[in-house]
Amino acid sequence: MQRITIQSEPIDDQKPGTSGLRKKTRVFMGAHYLENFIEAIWQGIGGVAGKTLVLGGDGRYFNDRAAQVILRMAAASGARKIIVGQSALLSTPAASNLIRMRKTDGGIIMSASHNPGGADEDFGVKFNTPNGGPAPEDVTNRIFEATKSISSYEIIETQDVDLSKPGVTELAGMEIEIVDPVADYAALMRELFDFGAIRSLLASGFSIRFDAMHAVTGPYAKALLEGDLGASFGSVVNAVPLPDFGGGHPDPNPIWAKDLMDAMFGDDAPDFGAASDGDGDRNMVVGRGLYVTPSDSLAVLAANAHLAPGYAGGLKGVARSMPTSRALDRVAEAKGLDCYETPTGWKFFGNLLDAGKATLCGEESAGTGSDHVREKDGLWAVLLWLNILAARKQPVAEIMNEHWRTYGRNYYSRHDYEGVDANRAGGMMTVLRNSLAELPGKTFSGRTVEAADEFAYDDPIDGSRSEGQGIRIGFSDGSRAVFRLSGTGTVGATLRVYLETVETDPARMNRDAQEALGDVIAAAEAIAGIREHTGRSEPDVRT
Ligand code: VG1
Ligand code: CO
Repeated sequence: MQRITIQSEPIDDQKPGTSGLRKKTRVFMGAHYLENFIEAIWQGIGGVAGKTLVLGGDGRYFNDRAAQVILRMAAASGARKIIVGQSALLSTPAASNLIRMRKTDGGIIMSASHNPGGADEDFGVKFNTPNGGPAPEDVTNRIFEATKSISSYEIIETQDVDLSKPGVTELAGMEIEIVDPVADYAALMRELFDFGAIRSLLASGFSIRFDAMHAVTGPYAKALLEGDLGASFGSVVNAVPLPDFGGGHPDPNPIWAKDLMDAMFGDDAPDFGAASDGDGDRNMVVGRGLYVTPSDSLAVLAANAHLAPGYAGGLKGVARSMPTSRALDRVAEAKGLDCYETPTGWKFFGNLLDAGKATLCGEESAGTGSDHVREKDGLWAVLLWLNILAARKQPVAEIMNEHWRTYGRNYYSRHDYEGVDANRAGGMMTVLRNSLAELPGKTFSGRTVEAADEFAYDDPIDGSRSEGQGIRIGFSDGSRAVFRLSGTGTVGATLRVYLETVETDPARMNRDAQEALGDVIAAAEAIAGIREHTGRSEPDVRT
């Protein structure tokens, strides 16, 4: 066993995006690519010497190899200890929990989340800070700056560490503790929710289907839903994590979780359906014959969270990302709660959660979570839903209809244009940005623009400012269109167009969302010229 210094040079495309660095797996496997980024993390956090970190990933292709490299680099640079999930697996929320519970100096999560996995698909690496949350922009900026001046890195030359069983071992003087990835997370869930009530609900014949999409949540869902809560065997489907997620996109939405949608809309549909993504931080909720949009789900959870023991004392406040629908704001207003609007990405919720300003947070992209960890948490959202269903003893559809009658309904949809030429997408955003000043007062498809701006966020806790966070067009009737470019893709640009309109007429609560949004969709096209700029006549995905 030998500590060696490897000469390297800067690689110029290692800028972390919305959620860490994501690239094609083969790029990550290329010479020095992973190593340089890990070295940059060490530099960005002021060195890893003497520190304790958590390490785990979603099990995708290259997860096991990358874990060995990171362990050898951490040992070579003098880390004190690494707490690693068995077989290098940890869901993102479980990693966040471990970082917090063990009071570590942070952690490294190996995942490209909802992006597909495999040798020809995507891989990713993300650093989380000691509060358990994704590194905020000042840290990711420091990491990026470090990538620009790497000249060498240290690594131990040795055999692989056996991560197949829990236990303690060591590598060149660094302690390695291999933990069961599920145990601590499951214990936290038992504290937050009324497992007795959920168990009774399931025992009464209430049927569920949880689609783990061959990703990391499988073992967690099996243990909690079928184990603790007694859901019938087979309620959790696609439960074994596979390096290529069975060839699918582990992205829980009606397109990629079509099997679940078919089951929930078919004969003999279960009472409740849910899915999670590659790294277990997203959730999708479906009732029998009814898809619950993530924005609506967030609002329903905010309105009902007090029914779960962990939130019985009420919420300190709520927060949503800017493009997320304002269904949450309606609940907050009715309940007298502060409601914060942050840029896209979970890292922006961290300060609010740490400061006790918000208890519940969410994003339209199927992310919901609370102050129990500092990441969004797919299975947590599913358990909170089940707890609410157990307490209210009503079907999902009835809960949704009551919710809309009480608070109004924000019809919502996101249109994604994927793999667009990056110059064309950027060009569209530039033209749109330059037209913002002239838009107010103009009418498009019957909707009059009231306000048009580019979102910037001033963090109320640390005062940091984040600019260029999406263009928002507000119409006088409360409708809205938001445009932004994705920061998680690995090929070309993905344009996201977020569309929302408010309905308060009780007779119009059960319309098709695309139809209800027809005018807003047309107005968005007229304002931005999506077709002309991108050459696309239809979005690739509507969620
Ligand atoms: C997307 C979502 C964003 C989410 C991010 C990470 O980012 O829109 O809401 O926080 O993915 O989620 P973007 O920049 O592509 O729009 V995950 O489950 O990948 O950690
Ligand atoms: Co994810």
